[in-house]
Amino acid sequence: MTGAEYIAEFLRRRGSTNIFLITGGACAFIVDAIGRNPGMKYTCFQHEQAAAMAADSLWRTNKIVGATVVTSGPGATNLITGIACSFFDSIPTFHITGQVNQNEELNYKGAKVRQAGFQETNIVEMVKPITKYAVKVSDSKNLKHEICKAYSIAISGRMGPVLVDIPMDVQQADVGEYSEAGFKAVETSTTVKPTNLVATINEFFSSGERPLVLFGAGVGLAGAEKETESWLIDRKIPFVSSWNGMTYFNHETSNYCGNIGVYGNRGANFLIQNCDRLLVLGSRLDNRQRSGNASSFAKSARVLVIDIDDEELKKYQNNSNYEPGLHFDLSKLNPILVDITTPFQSDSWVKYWKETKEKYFGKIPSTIPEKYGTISPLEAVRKINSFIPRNSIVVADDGANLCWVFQSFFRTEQTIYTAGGNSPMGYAFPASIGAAIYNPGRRVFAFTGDGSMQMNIQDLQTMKFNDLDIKLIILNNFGYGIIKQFQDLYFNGRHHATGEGYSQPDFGKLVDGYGIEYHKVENIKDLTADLFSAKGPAVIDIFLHPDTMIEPKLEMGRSIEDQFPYLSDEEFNSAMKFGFNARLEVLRDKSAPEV
Ligand SMILES: Cc1ncc(C[n+]2csc(CCOP(=O)(O)OP(=O)(O)O)c2C)c(N)n1
Ligand SMILES: [Mg+2]
Repeated sequence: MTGAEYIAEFLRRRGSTNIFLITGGACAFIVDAIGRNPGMKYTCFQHEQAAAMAADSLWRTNKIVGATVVTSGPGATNLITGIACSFFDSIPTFHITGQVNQNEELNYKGAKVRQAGFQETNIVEMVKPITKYAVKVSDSKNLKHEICKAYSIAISGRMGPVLVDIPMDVQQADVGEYSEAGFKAVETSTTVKPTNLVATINEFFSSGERPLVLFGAGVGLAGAEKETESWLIDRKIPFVSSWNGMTYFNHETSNYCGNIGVYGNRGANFLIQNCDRLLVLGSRLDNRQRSGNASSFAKSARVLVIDIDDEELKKYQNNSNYEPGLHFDLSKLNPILVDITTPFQSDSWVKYWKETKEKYFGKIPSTIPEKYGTISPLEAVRKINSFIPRNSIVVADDGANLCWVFQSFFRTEQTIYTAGGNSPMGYAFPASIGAAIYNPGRRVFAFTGDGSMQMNIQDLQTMKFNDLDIKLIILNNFGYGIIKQFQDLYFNGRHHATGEGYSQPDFGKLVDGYGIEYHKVENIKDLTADLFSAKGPAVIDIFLHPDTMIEPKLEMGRSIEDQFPYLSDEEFNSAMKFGFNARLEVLRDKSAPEV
């Protein structure tokens, strides 16, 4: 078989049977081999960025490694934003780039020129910082080994994207019979043994009385989500989650108290700031969780972090309230959960976390829409949440619209996700295309903003041509809402490049041009179940007031319990019953004379 045929067959055997691609001269042999392989299909995207984001979706929805095939030069560089999404969120993806024939390439004649072959680009060096492995296969004898190796790396340990760059001559070369020598999951070597883990956790909780668990995406990526959820329910331990963790358990669970962070739930943030023992399972505690003022996070607690990546654990070395982190692979957690002693909880803590949940969980402040009588995006998301099946797939984008979805969506069995770490405008729609292609039996709902909608708008054609069952919902505030809110705070309300200078087309006419159904919703009563009941592609454009804000939201410098809109001192102080009261500190700072 040829190198190109080998790639097609290898991916078929891994279950990556629909390849997301845009063809070109340098990858045409691979595309042709995919087309000829009876077990394979392909989907033509309109932009490689969209193909990479769609591929990123597949592990999140199906635990399948999404694969792209693109051409050299611009095809390859267009993948970069999508690859970064997978890298930061530890999602395995497999990217194949065609490369120019080696007899035309850069160093062939020994000259250090910028480019020799047409569309020649050194994609491998470009993507090294955002892939787990990137390699160019220069010798066809190494092709099988490199494909197997790259794939193994993608799905092992802390997972992530890989890229294999394949010159046209290698694609055409005879590589012999099909074989998978070298394909095996690479054993992750983590330093903490299961018995030590149990002992450390037991010791950690033994001296506290206000325990809390943070459920991170790492639990789900390790496949430990079901047992962890059951363990938390059985042991009645209150828990909160990161945004990427939210898709892995049922939010009806009585001891789930909300998602945390800068745009997180107020009550969940209060729990973080009032607990005395915080166990962090598979979350890297980035700034959207801990805030820019990271040292104020969980200030009244000892914090114990478990992570598969020991580099992540080094981040906490200088925080005195953190225990030495545990370098452990959570895929080994299930059998040892039973050995962890149920942490003691004082009566006052149990009363506190139940009351805090009651007060703030699922409560949706939306002051601007109330003031103007316009649609509250939180209410719109809640309504849509109630219309759609429990096994739906829900993808959120970036900016304010992302915050609104994650603040108000109540997950039972749905898969809900976003590109949490990279958060590019325009992620949700192509990601939903990937999800819809691999899940014909599930309904797919993508939320986006008017600005983000314009970043991958070209792939309306992919949705239409493939007749995908996607409802693309625009939370349309006629501008870059999240940045406007930032400008209101820091630039005296000057809306440069967000309201001023920003423009949008008539989405109705545009969507119509693609032959796709379009609904405009200007009043919440017109947001009805029938808009979502019929299968097939549609765009639902929900008009919001341009000043609609993200609420609650943390302002810079504050710690996560003190979000805008600000609570009265009375409510705030009573919510900070056990914790260090940072608001008093901020006030003290402000009243201090300037130096
Ligand atoms: C590719 C990319 N460019 C720029 C940004 C910075 N950015 C974050 S949110 C945002 C505005 C998004 O506008 P819209 O989709 O309308 O979202 P809204 O905040 O209004 O809901 C911008 C420019 C980004 N995240 N990604
Ligand atoms: Mg907007």
